[in-house]
Amino acid sequence: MLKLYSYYRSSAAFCVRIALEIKGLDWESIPVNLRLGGQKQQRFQQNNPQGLIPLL
Ligand SMILES: N[C@@H](CCC(=O)N[C@@H](CS)C(=O)NCC(=O)O)C(=O)O
Repeated sequence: MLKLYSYYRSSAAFCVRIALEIKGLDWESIPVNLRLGGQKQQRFQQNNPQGLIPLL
């Protein structure tokens, strides 16, 4: 299953959620709290060194 790292207020992540639904793909959401700096944690940055969401 696809994993989408996202934040509910992210417009970029919202676009990806729409595309996944249009394509009818199975996916799960993994929340990254941008306000608490979740995108800067090593656990997230080892998957995306840019430290940006969305990450699929
Ligand atoms: N077009 C960009 C948009 C990504 C982006 O700007 N994400 C923002 C949230 S919408 C972000 O992760 N910001 C975290 C930060 O700046 O620390 C991409 O997907 O590469």
